[in-house]
Amino acid sequence: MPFSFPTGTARLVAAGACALALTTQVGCSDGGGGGGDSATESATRSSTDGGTQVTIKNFKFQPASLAVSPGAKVTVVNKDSTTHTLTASKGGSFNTGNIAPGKSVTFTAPSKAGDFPYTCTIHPFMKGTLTVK
Ligand SMILES: [Cu+2]
Repeated sequence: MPFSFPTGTARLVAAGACALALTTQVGCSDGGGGGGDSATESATRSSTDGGTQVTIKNFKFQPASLAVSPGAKVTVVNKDSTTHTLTASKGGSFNTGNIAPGKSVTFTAPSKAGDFPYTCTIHPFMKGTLTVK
């Protein structure tokens, strides 16, 4: 069957296109939502500086859920035109303070495992979760 080879090739090409789409955040099959270790997230992270980064854009934390190692450095980049903060909701274990538009602030994640919800103190409807594990 001559068609078996072209079919296999087409699948490989499609998989490659999918990987490209993921790196540009177009998305492929799933929307890249909650999964902690998806290819989307690792590709996004490695394209920055190897550290862990949260971007604030359009009054949203991206990603809204981030898993890090204990004591990891987390850089928060504000890409909005208004000031934001990234502040732990309970216990105040981390707080960037005000991040001016276009600026970034790095904080240190808690040293113990757990889920740490955070918010923006200026815009309390902005929410995210930092998971330390
Ligand atoms: Cu804000």
